[in-house]
Amino acid sequence: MLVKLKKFVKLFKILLLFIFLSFSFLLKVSEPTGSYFRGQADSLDSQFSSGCWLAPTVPALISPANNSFTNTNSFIFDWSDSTTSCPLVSQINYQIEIYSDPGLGALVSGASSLAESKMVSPQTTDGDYYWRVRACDDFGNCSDWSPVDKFTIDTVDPNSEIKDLPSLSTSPNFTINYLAGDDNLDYVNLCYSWNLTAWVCPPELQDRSHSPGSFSFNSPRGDGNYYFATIAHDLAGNTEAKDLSANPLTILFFPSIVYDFRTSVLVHKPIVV
Ligand SMILES: [Ca+2]
Ligand SMILES: [Ca+2]
Repeated sequence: MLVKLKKFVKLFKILLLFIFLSFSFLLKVSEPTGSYFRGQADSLDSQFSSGCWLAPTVPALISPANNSFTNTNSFIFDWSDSTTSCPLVSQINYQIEIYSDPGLGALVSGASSLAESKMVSPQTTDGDYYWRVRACDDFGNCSDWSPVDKFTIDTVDPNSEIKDLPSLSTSPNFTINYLAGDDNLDYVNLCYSWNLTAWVCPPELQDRSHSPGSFSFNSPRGDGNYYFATIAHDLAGNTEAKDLSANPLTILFFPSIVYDFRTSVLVHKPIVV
């Protein structure tokens, strides 16, 4: 009987010690790193489980950059890797949302449980888009959403045309007007060929006043036949396709003054080279 009593007391002490250890393990522990974790012990079957309640860091959006333009609908969304201060986390996943309005009311596309901090873009149409990302750990703790970035898909080439170009000018300085069309027009370049020599599109003849716009041309090669064309560029990097050599828009005669012996007067005459 005494032996049984001693065994019972011994078992009771072990049970008390186990309960004490279990209770201590349930307490929240603060690590020097600032991380928090918890554990739970089941004293009946000795099964232990543990987890984290501190969310991963908020991802930083990388690409496409905020307010950027792209001329393809096939690109990579990229954001920074999130980190966690909880050593028990084995996997951080990411969730992405893409909207067509700044108020985030019209969800265009989204994905979750992304193991990598990047994603191939969905095949969306041209337009303005707004996107954000958040990170979640395998305990279900999610970070706040990242700040929202905007990007624009524009796959359409811009267009432009010269308007009302005079056929003849007796002054080396004149104005060339143009019209251009595009949702995201950047600039229009005036290109010219002098007497059908190689076409040039000088940077000083780039205009951002948009449609309608104009160029001030000063006949840099002197007298001759000038051929003109405009090439439009948009903010997404699209360039107006125009075969300059095959499509001269207008021949502008900039005449020299010669003396006509038959009539004894000064007359204007185009230079022929
Ligand atoms: Ca990344
Ligand atoms: Ca465009």
